Formats: sequence, structure tokens, C-alpha cells
Amino acid sequence: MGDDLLVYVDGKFIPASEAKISVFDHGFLYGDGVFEGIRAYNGRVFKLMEHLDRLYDCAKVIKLKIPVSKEEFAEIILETLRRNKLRNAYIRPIVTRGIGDLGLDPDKCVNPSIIVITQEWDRLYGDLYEKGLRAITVAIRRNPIDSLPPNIKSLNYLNNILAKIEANAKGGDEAIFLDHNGYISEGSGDNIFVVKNGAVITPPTINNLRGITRAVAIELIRKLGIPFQEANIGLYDLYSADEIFVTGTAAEIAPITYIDGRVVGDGKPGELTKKLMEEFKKLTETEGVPIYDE
Ligand code: PXG
Repeated sequence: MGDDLLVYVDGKFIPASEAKISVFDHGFLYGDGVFEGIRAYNGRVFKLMEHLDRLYDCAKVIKLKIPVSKEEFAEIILETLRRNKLRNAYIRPIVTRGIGDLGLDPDKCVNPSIIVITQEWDRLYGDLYEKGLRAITVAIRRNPIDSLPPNIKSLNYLNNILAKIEANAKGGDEAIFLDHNGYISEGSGDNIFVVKNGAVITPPTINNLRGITRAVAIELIRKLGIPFQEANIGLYDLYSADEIFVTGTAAEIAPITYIDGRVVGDGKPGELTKKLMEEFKKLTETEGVPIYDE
């Protein structure tokens, strides 16, 4: 990592190579903590408050009290970007449970830690936005909603990593999860949409992360007057779809053109997907919280 980058750690800005947390931090020992992934485009942070709302909701679910207000957290993020002179960036806020003993009990950890990493960022999937991604449905199931709710963006991402390992092994660019009922859940790091006969369908968020990009895509779909439905979908809907795309802060809106060895539509990114990608780009270039005085 670039050594000139400054990382925010509990009130200080530290050079990347010296930025550390304790081995006794329960974020490290148990994955006990929450995080966000946010993007800045063109000097503005896209959907900053929406990401912070989710971060605070997730923290509340795991009974983790973030020691600063949402407004203070927003300012920490903006200041980290300013110190690094960034205009186009990936932003990774992390709140860990903090230092405790080797036991599980979170109540024994008194001081949660706040970390904000920012870095220059380009497109996640490179030329695949034009070519389309190969997706694989994986054997590993999404965490059940009554064991580890997939709505929590927690530091324990092993479920997602197992999916990614499987997709990598099978030659997929992205892994698609089913849940224990066989319903399509989401990708390893993005939400999924299908298009059939001009209408867009995405699964409800009970079995997946409430993606900020998902919400933006739905808003665009509605604005464009495209028929839209939130509904459970299965493998049949995936394999017979005219178009499939995924949405995420890192992935943005990305077309899937192969799924489990089947060609989606004509094997090229679909018209509706391309329209949404275009509209999404316009939004990211114009909206957001300014980092610098304009
Ligand atoms: N589902 C999951 C499981 C995610 O982790 C999304 C959906 C999309 O949510 P947003 O709010 O970003 O639209 C995510 C977020 C990566 C990476 O390297 C992606 C995420 C988190 C960490 C790393 O692609 N995604």
C-alpha cells in the first residue's frame, strides 16, 4: 500500500504502513465489527449519509455503540479524503468492537475503534463492463437470515469469501448465492437483478444486503418508467432471463452475460442494463457530498 496514504485510526491520521490495531481487538479475533464501502467520484462522496445510516443500523443490530455522531463520522471521512488529496476514491470505514480478552463477551470490550481507509480507485471489473461477467451459482449457501442476517455488513465475510473461492475455482468473475430455500440471494459483493420481457425483478432484501446501489438502481428503473418488481426468483428465472446485472459500490452496475455456462440473452450486455449503467454514471458524476470547497 502506498506509504504516503494516511489512514484515520481513532482520532489520528497515520501513514498506511504504520496504521495498526491490536491483536486483541475483537474485530480481528472474531470478526466482531461492521464496515462500509463508499465511493467518491469527481470530488464528491456518493450517497454518504445512506452508507452511514446503514453503518449505524448494522452497529445497532450487533449492539455496538459508535463513539461519534453520524455527522462527526461524515466529517472524519471527508477529512481523510482531504488529507490524501483524493477526488476519486474507494472509502472503507470500519468500526471494530475494540480490545478485549480472549473470551467472546463483547461487553468486556470498552472502546470500539474507528478506522477509515481511503484510496484511489478505478473500475472494479475493467473491460468486463463492455464484455459482461461470467457468473457462477455456488454450492455454498448465503448465511441463513436466522443465524447471521445477510443484512449485517459485518467484519465476518467468510461466507462471501467461500463463495468467491468457489467462483474462482470454477472460472467465474462473480459468485451468485442461493439461500437455504433455493431462492436467489445476491452476489458475493453485489445485489442481483434480472430482466424478462422488458420488466426488471430483484429479490427482496430479507436474504441479502440492503445495497445502496440496489436502491439507486431501483430509483432509476422507476424514473425511466420500466416495469419493476421485488420478488423471489429461482434458478429458472436466472437461466431464462433476457438480461442479468449486479449492483454494488465496487461493482457499480455490471452486466452478466454468462451464468453457469448458459448464455444470457445474446451474450452481450443488454439494452436495459446499458441504459441503467449510463444513467448511473450520470448520477455519480453530478450528485454527492462535496469534499472540497467549490
Ligand atoms: N451484497 C454484499 C454481500 C456486499 O458486500 C453489496 C451487496 C452491494 O451493496 P452496496 O451498498 O455497495 O450497493 C455488497 C457491498 C468488493 C467488495 O471487493 C464489495 C462489497 C463489500 C466489500 C468488498 O467487491 N460490497
